[in-house]
Amino acid sequence: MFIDKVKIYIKAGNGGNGSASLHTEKYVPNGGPDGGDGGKGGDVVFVATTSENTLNAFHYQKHFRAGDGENGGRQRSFGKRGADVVVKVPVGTVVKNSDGQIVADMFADGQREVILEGGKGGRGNWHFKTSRRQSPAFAEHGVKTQEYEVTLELKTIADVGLVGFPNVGKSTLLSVVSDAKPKIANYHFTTLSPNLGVVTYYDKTFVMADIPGLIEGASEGAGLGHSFLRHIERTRLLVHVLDISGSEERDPLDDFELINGEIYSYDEELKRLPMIVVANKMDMPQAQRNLERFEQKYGNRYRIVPMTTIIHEGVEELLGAITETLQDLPPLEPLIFEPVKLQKQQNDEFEIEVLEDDVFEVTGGLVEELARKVNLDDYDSFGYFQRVLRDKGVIVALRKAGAKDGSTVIVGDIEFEFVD
Ligand SMILES: Nc1nc2c(ncn2[C@@H]2O[C@H](COP(=O)(O)OP(=O)(O)OP(=O)(O)O)[C@@H](O)[C@H]2O)c(=O)[nH]1
Ligand SMILES: [Mg+2]
Repeated sequence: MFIDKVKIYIKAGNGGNGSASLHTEKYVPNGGPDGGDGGKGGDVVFVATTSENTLNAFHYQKHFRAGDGENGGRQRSFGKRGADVVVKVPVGTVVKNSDGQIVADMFADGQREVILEGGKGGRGNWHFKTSRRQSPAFAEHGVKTQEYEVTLELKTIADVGLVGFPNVGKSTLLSVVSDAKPKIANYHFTTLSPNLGVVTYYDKTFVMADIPGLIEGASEGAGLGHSFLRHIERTRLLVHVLDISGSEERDPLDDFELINGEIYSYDEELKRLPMIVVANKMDMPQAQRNLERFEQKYGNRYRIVPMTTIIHEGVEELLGAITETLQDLPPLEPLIFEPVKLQKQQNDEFEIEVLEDDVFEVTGGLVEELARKVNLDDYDSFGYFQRVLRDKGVIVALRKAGAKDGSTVIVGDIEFEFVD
């Protein structure tokens, strides 16, 4: 199993409610409001790590919820903050919202991104004390957070990507030049998920990725499918490995065209990547003859390195060619994107909709904000509510929309008669 694209569900913690406690003490009547604030909900934090290179863990766990903030208490005691939830993802994971927009690119080892922020805690009633309202019996509710669906897409990050038909020796090459120990066997599709290896060549190091073998139609999903082509999007250089001996009865010149065709029909942009050709299995019959044919046709366009990988022949020349090419290439960069916030910001916006004759509904962020105030049937509280409506321009807007004395106004769960 290799998962490199997965949907998960994340939720930040709810804010704790503010307390509406009124201070009581022996011999002290009407001690005044002393309700503490609710705690902030925990955040959803993503952290990129190199210790994972698949998204397989998300097959088993798809829900991540941060802790809720605790409610405020008496004597101005503040509610405890909710615990964050930390989601570890492999380096190279791109986080997208349900519209496919990029929320974050987890590009560098150790990178931390707060993907969802915990709900604000509600304020305790002592915040609402005014000279005319000595004992507010209401407090704010904490902000309730929503669950979001996000898609994680792993786009392996490596300097060099190995591409080619199955069984041509890509994994063998990776095992010979790097510290990686991929599975090697004499059949197709031995490699089922990308392997990464770190290559050290004199004072240079770079990362090489071995991608499962491609076949005709790969860009449309044939073989192990085009999903693997995603893993070469974020390389700086491609090394195209050929079985130059044609030991499986295919002509290596056809192989070369075919695989390139699949790569570029997956994404034309990939043409920007330089390509070095490894003519592998030089120890086999027909190899020399095919190499000459290949060089004749492509020699002036590609750097071609003949190799017998199993006996480490040609390694020095290949690593020289790779480091030389990489030297002149820009370093890998994170994706360039306009980050989209998953959460809508709390706002003061509102809209007025005329539902039917003389019935007006106010909707929008302001209403959600107001809905957090409890006890709206409480006299004090209703006064506060009306004042906010006036201060934020809702009353004027209602009047403009045609509301007059006696019209019905709906704000969230509340319905009242408009008084001009
Ligand atoms: N004769 C010869 N055989 C080689 C050479 N390099 C690799 N092989 C053999 O080719 C077979 C396939 O090698 P792998 O490295 O598993 O090939 P791969 O391209 O990773 O294959 P997939 O993972 O299936 O795409 C193995 O039996 C290797 O021993 C070589 O230079 N000469
Ligand atoms: Mg392999």
